[in-house]
Amino acid sequence: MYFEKSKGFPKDFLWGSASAAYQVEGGWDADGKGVSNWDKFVRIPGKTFKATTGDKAVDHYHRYKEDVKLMAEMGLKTYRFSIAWTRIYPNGNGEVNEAGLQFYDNLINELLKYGIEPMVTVYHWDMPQALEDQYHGWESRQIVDDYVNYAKTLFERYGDRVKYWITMNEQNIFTSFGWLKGMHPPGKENDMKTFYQVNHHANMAHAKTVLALKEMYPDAKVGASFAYSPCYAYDRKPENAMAKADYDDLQNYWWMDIYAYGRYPRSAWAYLESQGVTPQMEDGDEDILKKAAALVDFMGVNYYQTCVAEYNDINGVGMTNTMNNTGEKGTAQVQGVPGLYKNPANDFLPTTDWDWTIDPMGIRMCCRDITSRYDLPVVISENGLGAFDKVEDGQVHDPYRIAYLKAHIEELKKAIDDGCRVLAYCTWSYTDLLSWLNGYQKRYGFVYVDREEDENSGTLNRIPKDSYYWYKKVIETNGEEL
Ligand code: BGP
Repeated sequence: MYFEKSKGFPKDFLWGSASAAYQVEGGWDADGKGVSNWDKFVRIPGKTFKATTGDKAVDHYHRYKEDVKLMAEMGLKTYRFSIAWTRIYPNGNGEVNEAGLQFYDNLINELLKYGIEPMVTVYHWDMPQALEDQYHGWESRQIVDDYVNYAKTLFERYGDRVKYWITMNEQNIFTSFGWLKGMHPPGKENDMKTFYQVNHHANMAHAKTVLALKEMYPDAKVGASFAYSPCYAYDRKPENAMAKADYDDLQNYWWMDIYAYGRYPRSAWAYLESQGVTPQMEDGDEDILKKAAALVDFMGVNYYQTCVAEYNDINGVGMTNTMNNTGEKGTAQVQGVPGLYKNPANDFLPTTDWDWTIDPMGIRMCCRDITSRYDLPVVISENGLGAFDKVEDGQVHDPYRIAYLKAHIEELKKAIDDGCRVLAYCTWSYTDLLSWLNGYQKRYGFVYVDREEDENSGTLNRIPKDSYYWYKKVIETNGEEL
């Protein structure tokens, strides 16, 4: 579509930036915090780049005041962050840890002091290890009650000040990496049956959390954040168009339909039946999923890249570790599901050093698809560029990041002109932080943090990059000056 004059961003648009507890906080055993599955997983040799951990991360736990002050100087409207379940319930359930609750009280109050809207993610992958030990975490239905209990504790404590809640971050990623690719805890591979069961538990946890929140705070705004990669058919060959349809049903709508409609897509369900991997549901589950879906206020979208779907022979490539986690361009391999689709590179588009496709128009596609399929507002909860940054004379020049963000914001503006309701845009990330599998060398922040892979390296000092000053201007002009 073409519009001669852009409507521009709405007046109350939330220009934001994001982080996650494990990736920024550090203080991994401070003030009564329990051990998370990630605290344990990173200690298994070979699991993370150069054995990096979030033990210290970028020490946000002790430096949050300095970080928030920089946010305020930048004019940030919203800050999306997650809460570490293990700070609140060190054992996942049972006794609550007041010191943990206090930390997030302080952080929220500090944000509000400067007029920054807190956007809170209940769960960004760091599950209490105690629940893994008690009942294998997400594999057991028991987790649903513990999750809702934890979430309710947050709503009780912070609900008077926090309006925007994200129930869960990228369920599609933590479950596929945890049970299909062996790259996240609990490190299982190709376990389709458990993968779908785990997802059903996570869906129930999400749905019951939405219901609990709306009962306590009917005016709160809630949604889940989904890692959405819109997909192009490889070419006009019908079998590749069908591969795209399969990909969409199994990789995108499988989750988004639950959040927005409270049901699984029929053709994906039929495929699961053919493989004998449908999840076990209990009486009443469908009803709960539907009731929660009716109350969801937005679709959270973490957008990084689009992909391509091509028919994949029954003896074709599978899903296990094919990623580039070193930053050596060109080392990622094609992955897929035999008999359905594979995802070759798109040679029309450039890539990052970690082989992630750069496709600004994809962010508009996300908004368009969500608008026409679900008619829901969109919160862009993550979007950004992982790159090698260098300090030169005390400054960090990152024109590549500015170019990346500018191009994506331009496309987002077009999505709004197209009629999509977009409430917020959060870049990933605010400060540099730990990339789960890629160490500290893959940097995303507006604010550089002086540290490398080695736990004892660097001063942890903060240096605003060129992109920090650029985004300040974007916010000041409400996206008019890019
Ligand atoms: C998303 C996660 C974030 C963040 C980001 C960048 O999937 O929600 O936590 O890590 O991706 O990914 P990476 O660190 O792998 O480059």
